[in-house]
Amino acid sequence: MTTTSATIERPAAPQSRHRWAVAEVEALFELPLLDLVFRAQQVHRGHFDPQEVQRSTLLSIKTGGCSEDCGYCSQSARHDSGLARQRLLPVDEVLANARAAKARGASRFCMGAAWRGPKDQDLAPVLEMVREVKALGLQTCVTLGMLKEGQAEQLADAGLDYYNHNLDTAPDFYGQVITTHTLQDRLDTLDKVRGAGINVCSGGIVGMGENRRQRAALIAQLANLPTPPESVPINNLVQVPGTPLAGAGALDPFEFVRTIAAARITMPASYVRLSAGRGEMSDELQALCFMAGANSMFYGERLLTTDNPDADRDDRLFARLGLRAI
Ligand code: SAM
Ligand code: DTB
Ligand code: SF4
Repeated sequence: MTTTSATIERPAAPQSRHRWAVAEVEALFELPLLDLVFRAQQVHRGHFDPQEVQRSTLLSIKTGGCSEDCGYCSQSARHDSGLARQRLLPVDEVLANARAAKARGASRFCMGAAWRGPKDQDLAPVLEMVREVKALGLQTCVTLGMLKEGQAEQLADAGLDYYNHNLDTAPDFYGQVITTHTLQDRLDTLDKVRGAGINVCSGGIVGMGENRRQRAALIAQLANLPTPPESVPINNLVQVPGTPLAGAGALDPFEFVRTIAAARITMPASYVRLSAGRGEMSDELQALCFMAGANSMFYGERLLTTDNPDADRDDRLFARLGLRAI
């Protein structure tokens, strides 16, 4: 097209990102497993060094007694999981754990609290934790539930690197798992986190009785966020006795691999984290997850309230696979 002198030259419109239809993500899930993993590995190699895996260590800084009714969670006051409650830990104890995590080889320290959301008086000690953990030379992450106006900015001012807040499952399955808050509440908090300039960590859980289309819908939802999360934890349900989801039929492990691959293909530049559930996975299954594009994991014997593989076992796995921790 020619331009006349009367035509005003406009800057090129920003390139619009592909919006993933649920059916399109479901079609990825339908591929033969090896084709899907091959595609995911190609995307992975276009964006990352395939030998590098990021390692985050978790600490529960406030445990149990949560007002929410998330059907998978050991920490809800509404479920009888027998978990001992623990008030907010003192900063010193958190720092001792962070130092140990750093010495063990984690690059990020994630602090989780069993809150619907923090009260303003709860936030002040957490801000101190963030400042001090960061001063140790670790990246910082917190997961505190829903944020109120202004709280994300306070966390950003304290130097917080990541906020974890999962979309957890498909929009049409959410109400079957959680009734005390809505998916829209979660999206509103993610908006606040983004708005404050904090990196977003958001993913979900599979193995809760959702179907394949719903797993695809979770992935599409994450990939279609205005900016995809920098970090995408994919959790396999850890069944905790006493929670409503204890006894859910176990997911075919290859379906978990497919979920990782779909996350990798739809969010090529994000770190996809092989998250809860590793304790029940063989080394071979974990290797297949890395092949499918997972490049992050939780490292250290404990998740929040349940077990994770020993760091020694993970170190041996990294050595056997030729992986490097970053
Ligand atoms: N209360 C905050 C919240 O809900 O955002 C932070 C802590 S909550 C335990 C963080 C995430 O852990 C949940 O969103 C969920 O994805 C994951 N999670 C909790 N219990 C789990 C379980 N039994 N198996 C797998 N993932 C789980
Ligand atoms: C995430 O997606 N998984 C982590 C972290 N973010 C906070 C928590 C997993 C919890 C597993 C069950 C437990 O240990 O209580
Ligand atoms: Fe509370 Fe978070 Fe557990 Fe839900 S997932 S019950 S909000 S601690």
